[in-house]
Amino acid sequence: MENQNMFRIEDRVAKVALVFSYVLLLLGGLFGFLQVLSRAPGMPRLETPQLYYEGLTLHGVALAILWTAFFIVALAVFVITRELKINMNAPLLRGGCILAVGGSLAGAVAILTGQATVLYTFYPPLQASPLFFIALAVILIGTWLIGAAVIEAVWRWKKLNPGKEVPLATYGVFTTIAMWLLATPPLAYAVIARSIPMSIFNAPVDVLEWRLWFWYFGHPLVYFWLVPAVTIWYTIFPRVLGTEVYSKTAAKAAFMLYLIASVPVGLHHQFVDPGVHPVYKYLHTVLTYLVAVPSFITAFNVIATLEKAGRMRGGKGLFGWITALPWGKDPVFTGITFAIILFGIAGFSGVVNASFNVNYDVHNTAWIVGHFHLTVGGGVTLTFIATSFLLVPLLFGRDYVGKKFLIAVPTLWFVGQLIFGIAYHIVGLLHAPRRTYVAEAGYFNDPNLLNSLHLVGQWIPWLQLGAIGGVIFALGGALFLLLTFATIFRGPRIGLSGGELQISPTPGPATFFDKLGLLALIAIVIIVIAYSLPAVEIYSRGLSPAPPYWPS
Ligand code: HAS
Ligand code: CU
Repeated sequence: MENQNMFRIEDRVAKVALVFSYVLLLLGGLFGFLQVLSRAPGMPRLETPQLYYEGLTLHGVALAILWTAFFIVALAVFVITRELKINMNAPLLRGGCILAVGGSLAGAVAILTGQATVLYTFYPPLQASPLFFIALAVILIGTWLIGAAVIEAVWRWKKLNPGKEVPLATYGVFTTIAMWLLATPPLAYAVIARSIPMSIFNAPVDVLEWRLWFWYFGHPLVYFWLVPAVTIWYTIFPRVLGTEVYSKTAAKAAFMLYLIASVPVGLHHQFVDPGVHPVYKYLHTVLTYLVAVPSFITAFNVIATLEKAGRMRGGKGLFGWITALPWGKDPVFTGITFAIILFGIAGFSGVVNASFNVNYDVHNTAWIVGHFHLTVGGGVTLTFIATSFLLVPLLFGRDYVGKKFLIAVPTLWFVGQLIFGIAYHIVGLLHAPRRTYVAEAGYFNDPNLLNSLHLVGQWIPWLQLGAIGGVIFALGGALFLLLTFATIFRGPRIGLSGGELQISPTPGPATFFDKLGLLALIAIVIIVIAYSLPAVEIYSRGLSPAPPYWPS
């Protein structure tokens, strides 16, 4: 109980962020369900073309940008307070939360009223109403306040505990927030200095300049989602299995690499963009391979941890440890393991994307949609869902409702994502486009055209299979949200946990990895090298602003 009183404000912020994240998951998930069916020929057409693009925008913004971010805020606040046992700066936290929630609601209104059909990447020349871009700026400022509260708390703790190692979970949270703070300033510049004037005065905007700064942000954004999931794989996951991560040092090395290498790679989203020198694109390809290294380290570390846990349970021989794990019994273990497997598959399609020349074959196809559903929708979201089974009771003091159904949630999510992910990767190789209402396209409704475009006909079964996968994991999501909202509002009270939260391995003395300021500095130096070159190229050539285009 005493912890609850000590962290009253922090817990309230974490609870608001968590509930809001679930509302966003519901909203974004609903449109996902509608569009996966609608865009598959021969499946129920549940959306008009206009609603498809509005819904796709909401789907991306609500899920990719906001569901993840709000869940991460809740996790960060909970981990920092419990692990470091210190309070966080209340005005920063509260102010940040109000701005982020308020901005998100305003942005959602803009999208739902058709004033911002610009997809989750919102780059020009697509025009939206000022409400949308101002909402984005407000959200960014809110996240900076929350980020400042996290950094300040970790810094204060380090001062109070000289010579002590930062605990692993806090280290992961710090890496996440530091990446966000490094990644967002140029985006804020592009939104405030370019998009807001564009939306108010119809001012022309240079598309390439904007895209450069969007992808400067857009890549670390994906690691901002991944690193908290990896933090859970290194801390909560081994605890669920009654052990600790196999190698704490390798875990910290992975976080360090994520921190220093996740920003200077954004050009791998712009391989097909004209006006950026190929040498810079090659540089970003090489750095992208560097940022895949911590994920390989993670693969090794997580599997070694699983082997340790399996052998502790009496598993023998080369594979006996696998069958000794609590398969099908523990929803947290099952969910996180499934998440890791989905991420493993998507990691390999990521390495394909990163290869400068191979990328031309998959860019802007459904392959990319398969890739990012298995990463952020599979690896990250399923980890967050499984962690909710522990976090919700701890924060709300209520026992989960319908415990015997919980195992169905990760199972449906895994099977559905697997089917969807494989189908979309394959249909992408057949060059089905992403972000297109294909079922309404002329070629599907004209048999002569369909016959002459031989690849297009082959899309149909894969799009239909993708729709089946989408419906299966939508069911898993619906069950999760039903049980979770029932728990939050009606679950049997179990009292709040007053005990310590021991999720990280026992910290030892400080090491090189604890020089957080130095690591942030190294990250900044690499970013400057990787981005000054294309920036100088673009600015020295001179900008060529183009008029915005209002999608309708
Ligand atoms: Fe990515 C596009 C490259 C990781 C998310 N990515 C996207 C987009 C999103 C996204 C949202 O280079 C679309 C953006 C848009 O709207 O246009 N990505 C990579 C690479 C990696 C990678 C090299 N992506 C992620 C993660 C994401 C994410 C993580 C979210 C959380 N991605 C790209 C590129 C593009 C791209 C290009 C642009 C493409 C284009 O043309 O537009 C890597 O860092 C991945 C490394 C991971 C591994 C896996 C290690 C395995 C583990 C599991 C162990 C378990 C095992 C058991 C072994 C190397 C940790 C499983 C067993 C199996 C069955 C395998
Ligand atoms: Cu990327």
